[in-house]
Amino acid sequence: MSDAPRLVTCGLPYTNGPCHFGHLRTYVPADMYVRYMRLRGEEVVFICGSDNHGTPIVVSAEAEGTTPAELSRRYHDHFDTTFRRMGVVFDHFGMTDGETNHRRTRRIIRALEANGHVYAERVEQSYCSSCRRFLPDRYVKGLCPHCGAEARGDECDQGCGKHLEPGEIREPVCTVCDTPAELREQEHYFFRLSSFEPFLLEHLEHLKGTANARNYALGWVRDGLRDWCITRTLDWGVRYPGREDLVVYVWVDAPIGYISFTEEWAAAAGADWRRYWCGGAEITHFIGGDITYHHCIFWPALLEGAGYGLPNAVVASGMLKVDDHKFSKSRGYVVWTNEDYLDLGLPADCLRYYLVASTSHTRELNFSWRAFADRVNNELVNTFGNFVHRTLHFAHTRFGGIPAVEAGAPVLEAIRDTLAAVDRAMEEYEFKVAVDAVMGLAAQGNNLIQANAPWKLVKTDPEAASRVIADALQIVKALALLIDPVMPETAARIWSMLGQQDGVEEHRLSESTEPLEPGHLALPAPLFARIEETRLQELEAVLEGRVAEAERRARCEPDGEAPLTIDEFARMELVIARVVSAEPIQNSKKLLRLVVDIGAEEREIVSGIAGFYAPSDLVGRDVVVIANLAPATLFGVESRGMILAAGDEASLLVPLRPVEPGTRVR
Ligand code: B3M
Ligand code: ZN
Repeated sequence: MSDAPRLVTCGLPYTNGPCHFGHLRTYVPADMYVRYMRLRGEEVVFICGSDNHGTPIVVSAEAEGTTPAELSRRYHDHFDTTFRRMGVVFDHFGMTDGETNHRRTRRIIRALEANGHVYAERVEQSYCSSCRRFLPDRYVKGLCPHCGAEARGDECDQGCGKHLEPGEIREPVCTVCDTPAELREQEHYFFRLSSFEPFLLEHLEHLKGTANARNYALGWVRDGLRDWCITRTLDWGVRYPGREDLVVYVWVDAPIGYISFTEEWAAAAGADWRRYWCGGAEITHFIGGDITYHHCIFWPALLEGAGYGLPNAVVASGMLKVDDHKFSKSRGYVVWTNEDYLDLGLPADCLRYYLVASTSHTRELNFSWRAFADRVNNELVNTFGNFVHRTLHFAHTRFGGIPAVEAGAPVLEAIRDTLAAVDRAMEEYEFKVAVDAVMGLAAQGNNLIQANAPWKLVKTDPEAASRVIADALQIVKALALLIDPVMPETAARIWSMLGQQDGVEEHRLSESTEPLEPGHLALPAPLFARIEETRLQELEAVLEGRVAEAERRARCEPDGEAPLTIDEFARMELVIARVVSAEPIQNSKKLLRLVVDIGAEEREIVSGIAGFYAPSDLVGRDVVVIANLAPATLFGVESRGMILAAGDEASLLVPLRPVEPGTRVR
């Protein structure tokens, strides 16, 4: 234990959709960690908030027909409430769109500029000629320049996971209207990330937390870092100081939220935020493994460049799968925290336990309702709940409460061993190991009762029976303290069933071996309810229904827009075109450059059919073209029109009877 002030943060959820189990994989273990440290006697400030800026929110707000501010407020409140319902309790839950964060972000930018870490440069950005706008981040999709996977504008989310800089994505397409994007020049601001390589190598060598975060980050630094574009052409966000047309990239102001929220908490709590952010504090960031780059590379470099203190540890959780499928809202592989769980009356504690006990924090967790029910029924009901209940029940019925007998040395030894094992595991962020050790103690308690059969013993040797029950009660007390970080509500119930008037969190783990005051105990209530087979099938059916619905939607996507009028159709200049020549485009696997004859003229069209046709097969063919589509430049070629094709293999639409090039399609 050190004297340095401790701050723990969790990654900030975007305010563009409800809380799901994937989120909880980060927040529940972080909350467990904080509760544990507090029970160990440490003072910890636990900070989080919502991430309101960036294109994820703007795109979702547009899709909903609302404003980013309204959407953010709504989902901010949603996360705040949901986290509390899950027992995840922050000292402060702020908003990155709050005034404090706008101010702190601009201050940090000015500090970076003053320290010579920022420069302006004209660069090429994706631009949609049909929407007439630049396409920052999620407004553009295409192929990852590193691994070729389908990617978003700022991140290769399906493939190698790398951060992508504006203009880097290959074959960019506008996500709003599907028009291939062109490149246009614009002035942006860059952070000299490359000059932080030596600093980062040194910083990462000493960074604590999980090895996955450190090792990935070290690998990225060793591969070499490029300067980082920190501005975007967007209305929503923190204005870049001195520029009306640019906002700060969301990944700048989002982590700065950690500082701003600490300021807000400190202002309300009468504390000084500088104790935490000006060096000397122990800062631990809990994050999802997919945002390691931002937290281990960008963030420490920003802090260093602006003269702030650095994080001490980054704890990165593995991803969540659902029924062996990659987590995906659009494909239905998602489990919602409220709708699918809490609103059905299922206890937060059981889910908290399941999420921690299933696998190591850094591994992928494959969620299934059956695995969940098995853990609840076997571990919580049969082992833990059963032991606590039979002990309290026996003490109540045979002794009227806690007998005036102290626990024996072997039991105290077993408790001390558990405390030590849990402490080692928590220090190493091995949350499953910690919770398994607690369950191990409960299992020892069950064995103790089974082996000594106090209900028989009490008839022949009541004193021996009272010793057995004193041992068991001591274990129950230790379990209440030890399980509190994972299952706080359960711990509170055990504590009160042990006849305690105060809250378990007002005590210390070290009291686990201190004797219980003899006294009256009420009849205990069971701690957990079994998940019965019928309930399990209902839970599974909801998920199956969601996946089936998503599949149905994917097959016959109704676009939900107003029907096309005949005038609108007439505005589309669909004509027969004869392919005059076709050739591949350098550096593109998908695209062909075609010259087509549309009667009145020949024109160039870029078409994404290279994967399905050899250029020579196309020459002389008659196809259908939209001739009055706004032009787009792709790989330096101006494409004036689009060839119509159907299906995944781009089956070309061709006329059944011969017609002249230029003939209108009606
Ligand atoms: N809002 C959510 C994510 O990418 C993002 C985290 C910000 S943490 C500063 O997982
Ligand atoms: Zn990639």
